[in-house]
Amino acid sequence: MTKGFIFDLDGVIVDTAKYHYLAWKKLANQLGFEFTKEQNELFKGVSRKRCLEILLEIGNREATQEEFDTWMVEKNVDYLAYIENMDASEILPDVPRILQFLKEKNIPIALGSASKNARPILEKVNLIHYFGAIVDGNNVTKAKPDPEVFLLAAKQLGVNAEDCVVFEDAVAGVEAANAANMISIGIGDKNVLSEGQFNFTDFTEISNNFIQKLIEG
Ligand code: B16
Ligand code: MG
Repeated sequence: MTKGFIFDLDGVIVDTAKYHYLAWKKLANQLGFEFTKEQNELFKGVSRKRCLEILLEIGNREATQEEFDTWMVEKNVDYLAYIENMDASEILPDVPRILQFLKEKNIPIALGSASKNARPILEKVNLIHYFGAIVDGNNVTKAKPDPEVFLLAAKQLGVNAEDCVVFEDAVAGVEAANAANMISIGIGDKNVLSEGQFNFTDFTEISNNFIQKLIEG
């Protein structure tokens, strides 16, 4: 039985967290309060709607439904302006090496992201051709830590969930992978992502030999 490899986007393939931060900070400032980089950590892997709910809790702000919807759109317009000029130079180190290794072994690859902007980002950084399936915020009804996004990705790849490997930088994402009965690999701070079955700071620490062992299962 073939293995499938599923990649999260933000924090795994590219560092778009910095652009999300700038856009949320702009909105917070406009609403009259500060939003720090530390607080932005809470937003990793979290849906846009949930991010705005948390932001309003931070600022102790109420919102009508109309305001809420307007601010969601405003934040995304600003975010899109920030990512407009993204290119391959923003791909995180050694991600192309791992994708290329998997491709050469004919291993199916999927994206499993909370972002509704995943496709244009993969196009801008010129990696979209590696992905046999793209499951993102437009395709799921339940956010991570629910396993829906990864289970749908496995289904689209035609691979059993238990034969999938997931790379994630968010706690909620690692939990989602574990809930899907997949092999979870935390990318980032080992102490934060301690629920991952394996942990690496980034892909430069992951050898082709390690990937080969995962493929052989
Ligand atoms: P969008 P991931 C997530 O991406 C980000 O980590 C999170 O900060 C963001 O709010 C979410 O996507 C939604 O993004 O506003 O573009 O739909 O890590 O799941 O790839
Ligand atoms: Mg992420």
